[in-house]
Amino acid sequence: MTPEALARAAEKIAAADHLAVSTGAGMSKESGIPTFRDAQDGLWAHFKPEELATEQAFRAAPRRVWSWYAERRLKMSRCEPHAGHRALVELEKVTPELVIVTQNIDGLHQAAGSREVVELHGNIGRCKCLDCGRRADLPVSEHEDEIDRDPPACPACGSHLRPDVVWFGEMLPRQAVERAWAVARDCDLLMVVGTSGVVWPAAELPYIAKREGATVIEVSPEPTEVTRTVDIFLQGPAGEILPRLVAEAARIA
Ligand code: BJW
Ligand code: ZN
Repeated sequence: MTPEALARAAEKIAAADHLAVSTGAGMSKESGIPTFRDAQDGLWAHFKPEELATEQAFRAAPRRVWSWYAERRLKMSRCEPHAGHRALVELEKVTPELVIVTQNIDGLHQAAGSREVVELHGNIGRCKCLDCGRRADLPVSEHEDEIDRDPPACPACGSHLRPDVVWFGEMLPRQAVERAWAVARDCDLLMVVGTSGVVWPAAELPYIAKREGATVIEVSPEPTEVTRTVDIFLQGPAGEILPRLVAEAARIA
């Protein structure tokens, strides 16, 4: 990333009234949470999505899928926000009208203290019933005990509880989609951080923002599906780029 690109991006941020930040798995990588599609250490390098992240997979092998999520939940509960998450909290001082739209299910933006976080793919800390949809929280102390167990029974109907995340082929939560799409339409700057941009409908957000006249800035170590559409590409990890970018934006704001 050139210093000129960073300076240009910081100027755009300092001048923006309504800021949106769309984050994906790469945002959490430096907190120790693997991405999905990184060739070496991404989750899908070791697991087949259709065997774990679909309703059919859960119905066919509830214990296997529940255990996979229980292990991930336990690992995520030990992870903490990094300097990039904290920089996005600091950015609210430069642009108070800031909304984070995340595909991540780990709750790290909220843990860092970001004010408005729209979760498009749910949250691994919650459960819901596979059949009646009733929601239930899962206390942290129980995470370890859930590995190699059948999923708990729904207190209302007796069916299985499942993680409250969005699997392939499922609709995203309606309120989250409405808010995210409104934010993308109305922002004057959208930052895309750490997503490969291959999973729809979340992948549409930068195209909506662009079409409505917003500046789009991307932060990623590698070019992605969306890179050729963005106005400024800042190549590098979120934990390094975001603190520098926000410090520069705060300096000139
Ligand atoms: C760094 C970094 C660092 C590394 N700093 N960056 C239209 C066209 C084609 C297909 C579809 C379509 N509409 C729907 C579909 C089907 C499907 C889909 O998109 N498939 C594509 C894969 C082809 N979409 C759906 O099924 C969605 N539902 C839907 O559309 O409902 C309507 C419908 C219903 C019925 C029938 C048809 C339509 C639901 C999608 C749900 C996705 N679920 C998952 C799992 C969540 C639970 C769990 O965690 O287990 O969500 S899949 C997984 O991918 C997860 C993520 O949120 C999502 C996106 O991944 P993300 O965040 O982009 O991660 P990566 O790994 O892909 O990328 C990481 C990036 O970070 C990389 O670029 C790195 O370089 C970078 N990076 N280190 C910054 N330090
Ligand atoms: Zn139920």
